[in-house]
Amino acid sequence: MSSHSATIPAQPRDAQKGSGGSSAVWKVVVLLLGIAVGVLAITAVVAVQAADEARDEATAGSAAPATATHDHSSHASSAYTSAVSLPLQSFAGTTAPNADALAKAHVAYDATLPAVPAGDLVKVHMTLKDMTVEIAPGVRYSTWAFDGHGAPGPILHVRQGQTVQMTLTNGGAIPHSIDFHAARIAPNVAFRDVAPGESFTFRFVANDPGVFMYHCGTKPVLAHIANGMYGALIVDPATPLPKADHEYVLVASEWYMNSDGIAAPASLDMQKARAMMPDWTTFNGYANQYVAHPLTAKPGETTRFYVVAAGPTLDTNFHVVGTIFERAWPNADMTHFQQGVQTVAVPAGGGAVFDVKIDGEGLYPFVSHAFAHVDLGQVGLLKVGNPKGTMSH
Ligand SMILES: [Cu+2]
Repeated sequence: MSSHSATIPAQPRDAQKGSGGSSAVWKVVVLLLGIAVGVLAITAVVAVQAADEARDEATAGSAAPATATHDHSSHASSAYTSAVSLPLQSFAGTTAPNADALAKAHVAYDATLPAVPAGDLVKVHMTLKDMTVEIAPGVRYSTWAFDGHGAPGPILHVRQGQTVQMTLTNGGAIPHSIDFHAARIAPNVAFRDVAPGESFTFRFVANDPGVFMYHCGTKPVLAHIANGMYGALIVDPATPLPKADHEYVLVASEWYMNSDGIAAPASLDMQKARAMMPDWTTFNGYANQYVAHPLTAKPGETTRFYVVAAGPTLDTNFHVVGTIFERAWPNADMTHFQQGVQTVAVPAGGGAVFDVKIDGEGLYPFVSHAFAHVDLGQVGLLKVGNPKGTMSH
C-alpha cells in the first residue's frame, strides 16, 4: 500500500525532468498536450456512459435474468440511448391464450366484509407461507403470503375498543413480521422480525376507527409488500356508520414481475418495483376479477366500499363510473363524510370508505381513475339488478 501511494506523486516530477528542450519543441509539446487533454475528456465522458449502462445491465441481470437477456438483444438492435438507464421489460396484459375461460373459472376473492367477532378480545392467528398464486388469467406469481391465503391476506374486522391479539407463525423461508397501521404500539417490539419456524404474539387495542392496512414490515419492505404481504383491518366506529345493504372490501396493489408468469411462476423484479413500473394492478390480488365475477346490489340499495391502497408504492384514485359517491370518508376519517364527490385518492398505505346508492339497473365499473391502472387490471363491476345481456349469479 505505502509503496503504491508513493509512486503517484512521483509522476509529475518525472515529467518535469524531461521538459528542458528548445522553445519550438516546447510549443509542439504544449500543442500535443492540448489535443491529448481534449481526447482524454471525450474518452472519459464515453467511458462514464458505458460504465453507467454496464452497471444498470449488471443490476438488472442479477435481479431478473430473463429481462436482461431480452434487453441485450433489443439494446443491440434498436434505438436505445444512454437516456434509457433502466431498460425494463413489461409483461402487462400478457395472459394465457384461453384467458376468458380462465377468468371465468377463477374463484374471485370474497370481497364481503366479514362480521365482527363477539367479545372484547379478538384472537387472530396467521401463518406465513411461501406459495404460488394466480394474479391474472394463467399468470402465476411466487408470493410470500399471509395465512397461506395468497394476496391480500385475510380481511379483519373489529369494533372500536376491542383488543386484537395477533399471533404470527412464520412458515416461510426467511424472517417476516406484521405491522398494523391500526395499532399505537412500539414497532421495534410488536412489529419485530419473526424467524422461520417461530411464532410471536402481541396485543393492541383498536381504539381508532378506520380502514387500515397491515403488512410485513421486514426490510426491504418494498420487496415484502410487493410479494403479497398485506391486508386490511376495518375498525368500526363505536357510533356505527349509516346502514348499508352491502359492504365490500377492496385492497388495491401492484405487481412487478421478472417474467410473464405463464410457463413458470414469476418472481419479483425489484428494479421494476423501484421504477414503479407494474405489470399488473389489482383489486384483491387478481386483475379484473370482479369484471368476470361482478359484485352485486339491487336497485336503490346502498353499497359500501372499504378501500385500502396497499401499494407497495402507487395510490388508488377510487371512482365508480355512472354515479357519484353518496358519502365518502376520505382517509377513513369516520367523524364526518363528504357528499357529491366523484373521485377520492386513497394513498399507498391508506384507506377510505365510500357509499354509492344506485337506482338504475346496470353495470357500474369501479376503478382507480389513474387509467393506466385500469389498463393493468384495477377495475371491477358493480352489477345493480339484472341488466339485460348479463347472467344472474
Ligand atoms: Cu415479509
